[in-house]
Amino acid sequence: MSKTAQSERLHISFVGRRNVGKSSLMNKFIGQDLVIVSDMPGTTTDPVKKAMELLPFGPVVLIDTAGIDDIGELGMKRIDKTTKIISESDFALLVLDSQTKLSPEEISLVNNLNSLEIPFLIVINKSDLGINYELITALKELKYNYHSVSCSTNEGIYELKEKVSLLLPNEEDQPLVGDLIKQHDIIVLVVPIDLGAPKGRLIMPQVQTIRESLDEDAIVVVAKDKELRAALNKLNQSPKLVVTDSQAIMRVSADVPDEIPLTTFSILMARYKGDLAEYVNGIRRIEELKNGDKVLIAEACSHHAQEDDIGRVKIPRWLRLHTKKNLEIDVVNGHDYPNNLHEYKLIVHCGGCTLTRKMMQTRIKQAKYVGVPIVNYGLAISYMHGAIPRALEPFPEAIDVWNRISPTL
Ligand SMILES: Nc1nc2c(ncn2[C@@H]2O[C@H](COP(=O)(O)OP(=O)(O)OP(=O)(O)O)[C@@H](O)[C@H]2O)c(=O)[nH]1
Ligand code: SF4
Ligand SMILES: [Mg+2]
Repeated sequence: MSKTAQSERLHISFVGRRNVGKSSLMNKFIGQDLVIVSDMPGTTTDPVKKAMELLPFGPVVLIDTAGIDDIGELGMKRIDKTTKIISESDFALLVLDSQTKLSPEEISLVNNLNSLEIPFLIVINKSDLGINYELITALKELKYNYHSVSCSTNEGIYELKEKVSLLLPNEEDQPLVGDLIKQHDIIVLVVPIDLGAPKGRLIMPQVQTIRESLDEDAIVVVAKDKELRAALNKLNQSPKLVVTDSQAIMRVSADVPDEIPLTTFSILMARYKGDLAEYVNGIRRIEELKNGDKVLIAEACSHHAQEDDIGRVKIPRWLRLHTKKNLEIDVVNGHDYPNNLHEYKLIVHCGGCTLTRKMMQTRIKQAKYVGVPIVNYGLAISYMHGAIPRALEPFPEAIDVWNRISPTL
């Protein structure tokens, strides 16, 4: 059975005050009692995730959260966690208790969802107990759509699942490479197998590029950097595109004739998950760094660090060599983005292959919000190795930004 990666599934969060029935409702969606339910407010303390097929929509991840009205010091920490989950969701179910009035926390949650542009549906749970008249009036006054259910009698549950399925954002599939090639085109992928390469497999951007190229009926040639020249010589026509790992960009660009378009997996990922134009703009900051400036290197997963690790060793070394400045470089990894972003002069982010597009977009928005330029690994590497603008040439929108900033570099 083929499995959809979590990062490719839409994330739906169940949010609301404590004890309103968030966990009960999530269990109803899954069709089994996975999450603990009890009448003690504050039962759910940490987010619980479950991947499922929500028909007719398709693969999603459901996330149960702690109540937004939690109390005490620990409660505040849980609220922070819930807020983060909400900001990264593609869709939220705001669960209300049919017995109570609309609370200030719920109103501010609605405002947050609106300002984060996260589509949501209000669900009134416990309809079996009757619905508070003031709650309905308030929702109607605010012109909020709602759907009522009972997790005790199952009333409205089936209809709710159908409704959510229809309301989920049907994001136009952002192509990784599919728009750059067509049937029978040859695409050459350069995949160095060095110490940093995972054992026995290819990494996600490489696999996805192969799959999308095959979906377009293109012909995929995969070679290591050392075999690239031989591979190109054996082809009886020029490839439509060569895509390389960023770290091999210098060697590869010397081997690929100028008339053949060349880019990197990182640039494809920047366009697919991130914001290529924003990252190109972020390059400018590399040249503005001064002695003592703080740079954040952010990795979205906590993979096992290699001896000559790209994030911990190579990029810091290249940044110091390129800028000739004494930089203070912090490296963070995992799904937590630090709260002190504003202290940094530049964020260099990994490709974010384990993040959803929404999560990566949220990170970019957070950087923009505090006014810190952001660039991804691949672009920073390609720039510091002199491979920009060549690697950007297949993307007119990125070249436009480059043409604007390059006179100042
Ligand atoms: N009568 C009735 N009780 C319900 C319904 N849904 C949930 N409950 C009860 O409400 C209580 C709280 O349910 P939970 O699902 O644990 O609520 P929660 O929002 O996850 O609560 P926290 O994890 O504490 O934030 C439990 O005792 C449930 O049995 C419903 O539709 N009707
Ligand atoms: S999430 Fe980031 S650090 Fe982890 S494998 Fe993907 S690109 Fe590398
Ligand atoms: Mg719960």
